[in-house]
Amino acid sequence: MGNEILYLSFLLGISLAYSATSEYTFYIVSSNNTQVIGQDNIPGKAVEIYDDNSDWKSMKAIISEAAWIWDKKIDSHPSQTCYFTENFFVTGVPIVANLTVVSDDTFEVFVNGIDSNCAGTFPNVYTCDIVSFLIPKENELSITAKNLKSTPSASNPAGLRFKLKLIQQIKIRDSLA
Ligand SMILES: [Ca+2]
Repeated sequence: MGNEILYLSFLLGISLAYSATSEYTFYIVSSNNTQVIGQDNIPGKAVEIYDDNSDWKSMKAIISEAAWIWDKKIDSHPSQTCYFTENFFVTGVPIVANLTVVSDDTFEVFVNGIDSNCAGTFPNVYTCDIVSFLIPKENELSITAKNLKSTPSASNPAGLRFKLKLIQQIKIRDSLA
């Protein structure tokens, strides 16, 4: 339809098309839809855990709507590494991609396989700008999270919580002049 209108405007020798851009915002949050490869090395869905952990309460407000996730829901986790991934499409021009993350105990963020230099340790909450790593097709956000050793017999919670805010400019042709 759009091409037909352009062709018609060419034939008539007038400019009919009016183009504009619009901004679209969406969020990706850690949830039980996040993919994870955990200690058993089998890919699957993450599980939501521990929202009542007292050490984690302050981070709930900072990263709203996201859930604490890990590969399993158990009281005390071993020292282990989990690989979390989210896939999403970029269809416009990304102008904001802010990723807010906290991990018990550490995390590193990779975007499309590239180290984004976004990393941190518990209990700090980090916000990283990853917009320069995005590509105009399917993107993969990967977070490597580690639960470190605790003292013997102490409980050792493990969790990751994140939220990506993505704003894209998308071209629209919404009217004729
Ligand atoms: Ca821990």
